[in-house]
Amino acid sequence: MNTFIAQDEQTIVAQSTPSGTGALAIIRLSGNITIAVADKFISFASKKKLTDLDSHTVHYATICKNDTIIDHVMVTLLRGPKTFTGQDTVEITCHNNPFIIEAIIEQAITHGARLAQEGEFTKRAVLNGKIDIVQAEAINELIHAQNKYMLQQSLAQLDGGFSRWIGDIEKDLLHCIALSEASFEFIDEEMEFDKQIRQLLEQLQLKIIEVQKTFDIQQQIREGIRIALIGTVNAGKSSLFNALLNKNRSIVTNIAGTTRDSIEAGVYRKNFYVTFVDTAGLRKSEDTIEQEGINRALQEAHKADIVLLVADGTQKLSGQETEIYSQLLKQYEPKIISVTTKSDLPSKSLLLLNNSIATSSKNKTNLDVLEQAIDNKIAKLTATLESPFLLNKRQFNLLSVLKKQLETINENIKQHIDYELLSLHLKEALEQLSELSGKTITKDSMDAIFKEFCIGK
Ligand SMILES: Nc1nc2c(ncn2[C@@H]2O[C@H](COP(=O)(O)OP(=O)(O)OP(=O)(O)O)[C@@H](O)[C@H]2O)c(=O)[nH]1
Ligand SMILES: [Mg+2]
Repeated sequence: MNTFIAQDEQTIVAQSTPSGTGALAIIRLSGNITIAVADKFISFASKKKLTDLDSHTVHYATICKNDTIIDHVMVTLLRGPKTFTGQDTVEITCHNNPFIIEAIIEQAITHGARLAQEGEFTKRAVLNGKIDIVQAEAINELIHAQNKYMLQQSLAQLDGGFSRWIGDIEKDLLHCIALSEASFEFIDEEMEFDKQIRQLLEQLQLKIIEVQKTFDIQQQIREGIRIALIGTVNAGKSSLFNALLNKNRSIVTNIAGTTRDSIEAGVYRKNFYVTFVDTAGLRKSEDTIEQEGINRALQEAHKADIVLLVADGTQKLSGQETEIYSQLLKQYEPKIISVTTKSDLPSKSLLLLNNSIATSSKNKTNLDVLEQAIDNKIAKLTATLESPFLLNKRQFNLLSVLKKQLETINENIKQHIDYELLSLHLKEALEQLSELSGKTITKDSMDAIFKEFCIGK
């Protein structure tokens, strides 16, 4: 049935809820002849057809295969254009069993639908002008948000905040073009707007820099915050890791070199998803497996947003250990919190780590102080996140090109303005902006964006 219908109007079907346990699942169908397709495999006790029913209504129905009931379901009928995709849409709420879901999707396909591709529902919403590309990207961010900050940002974006920002930049560019063309037109009448043009262009550049500023840190905490416990063997890293998580996740023994691999565990902390990483103790080792563990520990130190530099408070550091800690301090100072362990035992002074928090995993001493220090570090990381928008790589790259174009323009007009050339360059910048908002997005860029989505969205 789909054969002679344009790709973006064909009836598509997919499960829109995640696979896994739960009472109910939703299967969504969308396309120009969706209602006719659905009428072929959904039956109502009243013998009515969806075609006869009002839009935006919910109905009890059964779905059968060769007279055998697959499931009793609720069917939501939504006629376009007042739907997410803008097209006729039928949503089937069925019992959440993978065999039922598969059988219903199979019925839909038998009667003329095809399986949806990644993000195809959202792509249609964009093609039908229900949302713009920036809002579509925000939907994807929303689904995958790992913390409340990302959630708020993506909700704001969904609301069109970033699209409006792009709109404002567009207006400013158009204003510049108008001023430039007017200056060119009336060049003999000395109606010059040079000062205004220069000012506007400079402001534009600043606006872009402002939005781009927090991109790196946003990227960094997109996946949650990583906190690695790093230190020499037997320092008490695994004990501290377990104490912070409040469970016996890592093996603890008095044998030096107990932890051989990096071990991760995640917790929610103050609206953020935090991953603690226990690592192998650092020392010179001939053992190949241990050496690999140590390499991983060093990689973790590099990757982490926060490093807990852990040292045994009851031992004087050896020359080799002093070297290891100095090296780590030198390399990662800003993200380090230094911690000494075993404060329940008599301590030895540690000159290197003089600002360290003395903890005891055994007696749970000062763990609250350490947690506070962690929260302060997280707060510092997120304080820099004040940009109103959450940029993805595509948006960041396009903005970078735009910024570069404006830089070149500003450079060119420093001494003298060639209005014809200026208008031309401004129009190029405008094109770049259209790619960002999706107004003139290429098919390849569009496909790349929706590849990131899950099926059913
Ligand atoms: N008294 C006391 N002993 C502790 C404390 N924390 C750790 N220990 C002991 O120190 C030894 C080493 O602890 P681990 O937590 O395995 O140390 P680690 O740094 O993970 O060691 P590796 O994995 O070998 O690098 C064990 O015998 C622990 O019981 C503490 O707070 N107090
Ligand atoms: Mg360990």
